[in-house]
Amino acid sequence: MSDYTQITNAFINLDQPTVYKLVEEAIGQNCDPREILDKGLTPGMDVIGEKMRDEEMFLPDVMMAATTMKGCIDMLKPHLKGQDNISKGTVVLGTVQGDLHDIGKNLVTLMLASNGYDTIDLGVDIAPETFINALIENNANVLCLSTLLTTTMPTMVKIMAALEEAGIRDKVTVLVGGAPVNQDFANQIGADGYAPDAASAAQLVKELFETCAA
Ligand code: B1M
Repeated sequence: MSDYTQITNAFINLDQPTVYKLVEEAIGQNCDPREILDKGLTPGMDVIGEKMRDEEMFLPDVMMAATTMKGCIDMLKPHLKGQDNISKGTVVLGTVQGDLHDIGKNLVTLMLASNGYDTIDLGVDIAPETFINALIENNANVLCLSTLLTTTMPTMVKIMAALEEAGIRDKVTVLVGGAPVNQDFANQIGADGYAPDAASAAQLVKELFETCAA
């Protein structure tokens, strides 16, 4: 399948059965699962976001879209998985306190797991101390923080401070992501990196572990 617009259109129309059917067909045709996500589903979600901003769509619609997206990710999951089952390191992830968005963060988790990393996904609305405890308990040295809301960006600053307070800042590499954050923000708060999407997050983590091992 080279044209994913049917999936995008059905997604925007909140036509869940058609989206599932088309995704199933695309999988059956051996389409690249990342293309199904990046060219079919994500552009649809972007339009939903615009409609939400312009008050043409409301929370129940957006929740419906989110459910469809999650259903599709579940369908794509087995096809995104890599062959490599040997753990290459442990990464703690979560969406910061005050933020309930988890679709992008789940994709980052999936992409890291597919690339052979152990992932401790704490979920959404995670307090700074929960991140700290998880890092210590799992002896993890990479932390991936996600937020989709501008109002919760300051929580990332609090997490950086909590890492310092716990005395583990120099042992943990912190990567940030999510629509409102960027490289400048990562620099400002003293994070070690920013990834615009799940694939780049996995690539960044890979480079980090390779640098540490060298
Ligand atoms: Co919300 N929401 N939402 N929402 N929602 C946005 C984010 C918004 C931009 C919509 C809009 O107004 N245009 C807006 C935020 C405005 C702002 O602050 N700048 C917004 C708002 C305002 C809200 C509420 C406040 C609405 C309300 O209640 N009035 C509310 C907040 C609730 C809360 O969190 N406390 C709310 C609620 C919801 C739903 C629950 C209905 C639902 C979330 C369901 C869920 O996640 N389980 C939802 C949705 C679905 C969206 C949009 C439409 C889509 C988000 C999404 O899943 N995108 C979104 C608009 C948009 O983004 N276009 C919107 C698909 C996903 C694959 O992309 O999450 O960006 P994304 O992840 C990407 C990258 O960002 C990156 O990789 C991923 C893919 O490769 N990435 C990382 C993400 N995390 C990373 C971490 C990393 C690296 C990369 O670590 C290193």
